[in-house]
Amino acid sequence: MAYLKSLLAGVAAATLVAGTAMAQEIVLRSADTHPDGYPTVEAVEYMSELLMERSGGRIAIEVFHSRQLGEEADTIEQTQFGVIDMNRINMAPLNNIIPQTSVPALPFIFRSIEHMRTVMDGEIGQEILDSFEDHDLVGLVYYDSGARSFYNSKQPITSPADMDGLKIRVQQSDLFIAMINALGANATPMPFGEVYSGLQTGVIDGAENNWPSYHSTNHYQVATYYSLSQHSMSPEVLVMSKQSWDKLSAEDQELIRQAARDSVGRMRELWDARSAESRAHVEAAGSEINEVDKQPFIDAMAPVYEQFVTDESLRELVSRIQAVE
Ligand code: BDP
Repeated sequence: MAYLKSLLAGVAAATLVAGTAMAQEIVLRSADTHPDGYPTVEAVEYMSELLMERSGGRIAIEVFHSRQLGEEADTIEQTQFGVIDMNRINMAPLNNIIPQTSVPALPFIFRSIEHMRTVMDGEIGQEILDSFEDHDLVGLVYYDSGARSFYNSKQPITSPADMDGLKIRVQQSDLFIAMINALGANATPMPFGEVYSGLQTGVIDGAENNWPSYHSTNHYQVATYYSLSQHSMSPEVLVMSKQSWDKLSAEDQELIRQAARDSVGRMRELWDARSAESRAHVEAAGSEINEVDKQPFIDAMAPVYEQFVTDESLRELVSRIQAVE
């Protein structure tokens, strides 16, 4: 009898599993370098909830956070090959692949977070997303990334002269390398996951990022000077593999696009709250924060515009962005 009971229980469990597997026809594997609970991770998990609801449980997203699928640059390649279905990345590691993505990452191109949101939410943002398709990616939506500022273990940075000779980690983007070298520092491209030990061992003196990343990575513990240069607002972007995308019906593609759009508001709420929390946390922990006069940084970094805005269509993008009120 006990045997029969456990046999029946076994059958019931198996049905349940089969039932779930059958109901969820599509489980999209999505990568993120950030840890569980980070606003980008939460936003994609929220998007999955929306998709489950709206597809009657057929479509879900499984978020592999904390770099489980690799460092960002490697996951981008895997997404292009269709090994990873979805990816939440920063625009910077796309700069060398898709020229249009360099434009919103240019130094001081946005006057404020509001300016950045208006541009990226509008037709310019959409045009840039559309340019991804030629590179085996489908651009879904942007997520905020605040503004990136310098932090280092040596001294407060108040003018470009303070950066002279500092080894500053950057993302794997030629634009970022040029931006940092233009200030007289030595740009060191390095995967995100190696920055903490790089700072600890002195392989690098500093890096640049927004409040939530400076906090969540514990970089603030080993690089205590945070200088509010706010030199780039390179946004985050959610992409799909074109290969995975093309396997979906037009209806399911639309469900995914809509759920992605509907996750942006949630992301922004989480982002604004997290940015304030992170700033308060690092300040309480002893980070030394200083304002900078931006003009000397704007002037020193200006030559990268000529270097990276190399054709008429990119020049037009720049002036259209600048003209947005
Ligand atoms: C963070 C971005 C993340 C990048 C990281 C970096 O959210 O996608 O990988 O910066 O600097 O702000 O590599």
